[in-house]
Amino acid sequence: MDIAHDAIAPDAAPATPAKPPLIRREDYRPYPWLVPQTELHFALGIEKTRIASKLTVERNPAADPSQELRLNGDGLTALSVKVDGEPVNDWAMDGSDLVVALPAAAHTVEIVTEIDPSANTQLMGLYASNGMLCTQCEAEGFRRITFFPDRPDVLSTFRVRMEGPKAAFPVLLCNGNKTSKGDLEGGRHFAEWHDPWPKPSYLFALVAGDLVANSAPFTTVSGRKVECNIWVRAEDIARTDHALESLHRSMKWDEETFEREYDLDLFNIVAVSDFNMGAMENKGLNVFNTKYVLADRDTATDADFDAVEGVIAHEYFHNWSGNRVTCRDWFQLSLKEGFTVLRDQLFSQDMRGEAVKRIEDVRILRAAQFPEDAGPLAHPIRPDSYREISNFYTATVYNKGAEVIRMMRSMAGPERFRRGTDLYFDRHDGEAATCEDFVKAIEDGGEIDLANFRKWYSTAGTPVVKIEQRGRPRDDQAELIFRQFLRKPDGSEEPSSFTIPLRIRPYDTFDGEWLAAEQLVVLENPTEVILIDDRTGALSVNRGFTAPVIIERKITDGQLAILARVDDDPFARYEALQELAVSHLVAAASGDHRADGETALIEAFRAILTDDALDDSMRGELLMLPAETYLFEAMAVGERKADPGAIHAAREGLKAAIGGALASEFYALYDRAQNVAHDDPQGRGARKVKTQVLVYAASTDPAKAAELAANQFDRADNMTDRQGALMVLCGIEGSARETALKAFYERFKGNDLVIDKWFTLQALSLHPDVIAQVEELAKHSDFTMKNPNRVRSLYMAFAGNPQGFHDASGAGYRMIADVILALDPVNPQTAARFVSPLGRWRRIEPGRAALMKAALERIAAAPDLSRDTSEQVSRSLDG
Ligand code: B3K
Ligand code: ZN
Repeated sequence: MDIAHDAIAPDAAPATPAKPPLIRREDYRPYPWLVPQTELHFALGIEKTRIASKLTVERNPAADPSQELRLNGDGLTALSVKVDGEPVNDWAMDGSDLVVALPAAAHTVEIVTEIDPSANTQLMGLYASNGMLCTQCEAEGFRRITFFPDRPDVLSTFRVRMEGPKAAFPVLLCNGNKTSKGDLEGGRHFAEWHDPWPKPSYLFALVAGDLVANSAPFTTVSGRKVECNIWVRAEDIARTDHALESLHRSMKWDEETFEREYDLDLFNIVAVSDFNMGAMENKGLNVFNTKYVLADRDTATDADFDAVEGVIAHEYFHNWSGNRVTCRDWFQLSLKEGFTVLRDQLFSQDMRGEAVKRIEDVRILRAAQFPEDAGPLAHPIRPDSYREISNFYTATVYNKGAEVIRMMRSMAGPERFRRGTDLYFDRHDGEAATCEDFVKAIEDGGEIDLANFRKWYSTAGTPVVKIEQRGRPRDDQAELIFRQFLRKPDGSEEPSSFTIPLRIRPYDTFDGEWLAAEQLVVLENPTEVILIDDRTGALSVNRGFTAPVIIERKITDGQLAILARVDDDPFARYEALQELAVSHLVAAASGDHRADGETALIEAFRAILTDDALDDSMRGELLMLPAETYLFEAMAVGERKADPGAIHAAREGLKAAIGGALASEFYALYDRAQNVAHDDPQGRGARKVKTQVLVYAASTDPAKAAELAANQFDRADNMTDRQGALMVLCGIEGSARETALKAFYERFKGNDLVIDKWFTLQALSLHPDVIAQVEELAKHSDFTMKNPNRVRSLYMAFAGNPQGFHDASGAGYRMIADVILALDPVNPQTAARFVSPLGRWRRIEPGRAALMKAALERIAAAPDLSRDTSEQVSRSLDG
């Protein structure tokens, strides 16, 4: 029990602070004014930047008329306000909005503001990072720079003049094209930019700093030359080739796959080290977290290379899905994010292979989105209300949003889906659109009926599909019965009627043959029955993960083991193994250790280790056991709660059983993989399985694992091998761990991204003292709460470490609560992201649940919580 909290007597309890207002989707009204032109003059300085804005406004014929212009601000004071060139006094502040009376049909409004970028620790608006200035405006950061209708449906054409000291800011970048530049007196210089494409304020960006570029032109399909630059600090330039090549590949892919051509002569990407998320798609000037730009073999893993490619693609694809067609309001966020995630997933599938990428994406969905959808922060992909929009950049809006659009593609087929997206871009180019506009375009262009399908947009929760096979006497067909429902938080089940496309194929486990071709079954009703061959022993179902649902069915371990071995859909093979492992682990965690289940799993793993037809990239995926967060969901069904301690023990026990029974197969694989050269086409897969072998070895024979890992670490000529070895060493007590950690730190100190890994590997480790180790690391001279990457590298990793975070003492929960309280005043957006792991308390066994709830209550009782954190904490407690 937390002492400070306990000490407050009930009558002394502070009054609950008023909740920030609820914004509702149904309250949307068009803005009364159009803003065709925006001019901005920036006099730049790290501690003082002055912004003079000039907006041309005219009445919006499509909106209710208004005699006043309401401009959003956040922490701003207007130094002067002019209307039609004359200073005016009839303006007022209403909260943080500036309201000015405007009598006529068209005016110009000029406002001067002044801000201190160096004091902006929230990293929203204009802020300083490493001596440079940069911006982040999505969703509502522009209002921290100047007063403006800061909403995505107000599109304006921007002209910007930037001025500043040339020595500090030799490079001055903004959206669009540079129209002029020159030197000024006193060591100052300027640049002028014009973006011909009308855009909402959230896509505005500016960067000023001492940067160098890696540049290479791209020639578009129509023959236009686009100058592409990756801007970084001079010392990072050698690590930018992969980003530049990824950009070119993305540009080409979008032309070939969606017929989308780039529309400016310049595409700039800037890497900054202080950034709240991955990257931002500002028109013509993407701003990126360094983590998604910099990569070379010595400092980045294969997974890091993939992440750079994926995020570069994602932001580039936003140029059409997000910028050319933007969102009417923030409730429509999935319109651009779900669609763009789908586009980046399809791109990465084409670049790296469909099955492995699909497995990676489904793993993320299950580990992050399924728990979100089953907890207090659940919301539809198009939410109905919010208090702080930053809290809705979620796995649901992004990843489930992508799955929902993928389902439409599966039902229409890729060609008709393309006709739908063509129609969408044609219809809405230059507009701020809605999710409904998107569905309608797919419906019209793809010629499919999506009336019932729209439920996916308005309903939260992951549907469960129960499948039962029932033989029919004197018939060679069997009934396949599908029942779909949503599980409520109290464990009750409510029938549902989502449109659910499932690719299925029946297999005769007795004779070992497929009984029919693959077919797409589309469910629309709570119960549906189809007929299949009654020799079906095992149904291969939801192949390719055509629908983001949970499948529940009676199937024997033996049948699953067969599918895991023979399924002709590689994704379905993975699924069969996961299903086998989940059912075994949930039973084991509930006290029912089934020896036959373990044997089936061992045999399935033996087949994976020895199947020569598998490539190692796929083998590496198949060897990964389900994530513990996903096992919590599978365990917390009905009255039963998840027991993190029991799940962890069961999962570790299974790893040891598999590793022990198949030691010689694992080591043979290791020996083979060790001899594959780095640049061999099989090199990536080989690196992946090597680390997997070490993971299993660590559960079985820690001394041998430590020896192999130390050897791999010392000999590594790339970060993938080095990090894999260090990850395993971090979990094993002994001197090899300390030696390797020290060597790694000494070699890479000063390289922030690699030092982030050093923090993460320790915070994620299976070491029994991980809590104390994380406490020590927080005191390290390289640790700071000011840099989001560093905070996440230590604490997000720790919150994702089931053993440490869910320690039965509650120390892990208290640590994360302390982090939230310390970070909230500095960077509320990042602080609020730490709430959701604590919010899962309702699905966890009572002892831990009470400790998690107490941690949330302690946060809730703190004075002056940000809107971000207070919304997440109160939803987590009430929801
Ligand atoms: N659109 C941005 C996310 C902005 C998040 C603001 N809190 C990056 C992306 O999804 O591409
Ligand atoms: Zn995005």
